[in-house]
Amino acid sequence: MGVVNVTPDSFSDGGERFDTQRAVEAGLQQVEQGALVVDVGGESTRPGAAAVSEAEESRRTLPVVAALARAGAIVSIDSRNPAVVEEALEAGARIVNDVGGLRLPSMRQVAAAAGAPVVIMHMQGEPRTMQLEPRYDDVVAEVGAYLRHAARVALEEGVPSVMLDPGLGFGKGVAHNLELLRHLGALTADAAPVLVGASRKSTIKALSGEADPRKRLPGTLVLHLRAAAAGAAMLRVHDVAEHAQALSVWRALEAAEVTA
Ligand code: HH2
Repeated sequence: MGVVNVTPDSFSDGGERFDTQRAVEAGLQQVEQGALVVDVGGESTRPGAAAVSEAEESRRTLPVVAALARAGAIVSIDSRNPAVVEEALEAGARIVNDVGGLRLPSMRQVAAAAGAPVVIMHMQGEPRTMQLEPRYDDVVAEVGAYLRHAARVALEEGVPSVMLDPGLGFGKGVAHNLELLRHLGALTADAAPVLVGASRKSTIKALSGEADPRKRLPGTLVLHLRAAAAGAAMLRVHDVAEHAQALSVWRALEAAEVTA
C-alpha cells in the first residue's frame, strides 16, 4: 500500500503532494512501482496535528481519489470522517482505511452500504494527545482484543471484510511498537489479515537517532521485513520501489529456505 498524503503538514511528506496533480502523479508512480493499493489521506494524524474541517478534507482528497480510480488504481481512503469516506467511495475509492478503529457506527454503515473492505487500525486516545503518556498492562493482549472485537462487530454489521492494523505510533511508545511487531501473529489470532505501517515513524528516530523522516528508509525496511516474516499481509509505505525490491529478495530467500 503506497501512501499519498494530500496535506501540508504530514510528518514525513507534508507539502510534497499538496496539489492534486502532484498527488495523482505520485499515486500512479506507486502503482507502476508495485503498489497494489494507493492510500489517499487529507488529514495529518501525526501527534499534535491540527484538526481539518470536513470540507477541506474532501476538497483535498476527492479529486485525487477520482483521478486515480479513473486511471485504474485501487484506492483506499485514509479518513476518520464517515462523510468524507462516503464521498470518496462514491468518487471511486474501494477500501476504507479508518485510523479511528471503526468506532463510529456511521462509519461501519457507510462501509457496509458500499460493500467496501475496511482497514481497522488501533489507536489509544486522540492524535492531539495520544503520545503524551500511552499506557498498557499488556499491549499485545489489549490491542489484539480491541481489533478482534472491532472485526467481529464490523462483519456482523455487513462490512464485507477487514484487515487489522496495530497502529504503530498511535498512542504507543517505542517499546509498545516493538512488542507489537514481535507478536503480530498473537495479535489477531488469525481473525483477519494484518496490515502494518511503520514507514518513517519516530520509533526509527528513537532507535537510530535519525531526525529526518525522509532518511528513515533503512530502519523502515528492517521493521517491515520483520512484519512480513511475522505474517503481515500488507505494508503501508512511502517508498514503494524500495519495498518492492526488498520484498522480492526476501520472498526468494524464504522460498529457498523452504525448498532447501
Ligand atoms: N499511519 C499513518 C496514517 N495512516 N493508516 C494505517 N492503517 N496504519 C498506519 O500505521 C497509519 C495510517 C501516519 O503516517 P502518515 O500518513 O505518513 O503521516 P500523517 O498522519 O502525518 O499524514
